[in-house]
Amino acid sequence: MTLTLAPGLKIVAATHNPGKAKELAALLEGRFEIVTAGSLNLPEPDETESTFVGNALLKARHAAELSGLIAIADDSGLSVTALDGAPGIFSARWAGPTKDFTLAMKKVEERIEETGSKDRSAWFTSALAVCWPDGGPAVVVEGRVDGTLVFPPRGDKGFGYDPIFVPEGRDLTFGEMEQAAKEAISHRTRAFEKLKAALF
Ligand code: ITT
Repeated sequence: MTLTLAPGLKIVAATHNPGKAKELAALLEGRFEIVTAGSLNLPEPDETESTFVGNALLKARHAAELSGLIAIADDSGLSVTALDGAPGIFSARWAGPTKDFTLAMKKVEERIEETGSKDRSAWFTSALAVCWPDGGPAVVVEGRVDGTLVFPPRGDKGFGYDPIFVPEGRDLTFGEMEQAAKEAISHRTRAFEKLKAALF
């Protein structure tokens, strides 16, 4: 069986994160008809896997089964070298039930200070998974962007940890960049390029 995604297909973006939904829509825009898991009132599954890839597959499979549509899911996060890769797959959970990323960014800063390390390097990972409602073989890919953390946070564009992340070779944080500038180099775009090579 050849797995391809024909233009014009209706696809569910299996995310309840508005920042992510916006970026996924920009990547898929014009090629497919996108509906979000939120607009279909699909419940959020528990992210019980221990890797980005595992959780992306879990979310895409869940949305495809419930909606009867092809589903794309992103599992992503910030990994900090001085924290041995934390928060990683727990990036959303560090913001607590109220999804307070000011708090989460403060926690990253405090945890790094506690280690005494001067290393401020970090990276974002995005795993993108596509699943079919008939349970056919899924496709999953991963992208990464490396950078440096800065404190205090800068910029109010983007979402999540964007205000503390300066990508390699740049001066602005993702939080200070326009969406298109972030999209040109982001972990999500890098994963998406691999997905395109596999499916479009
Ligand atoms: P869904 O599972 O519904 O997609 P979520 O926010 O729970 O939404 P994740 O479990 O993948 O998604 O958590 C990833 C977290 O990592 C996310 O909440 C962001 O705070 C952070 N993150 C991921 N990509 C990011 C990006 O491009 N910029 C800033 N923060 C990002």
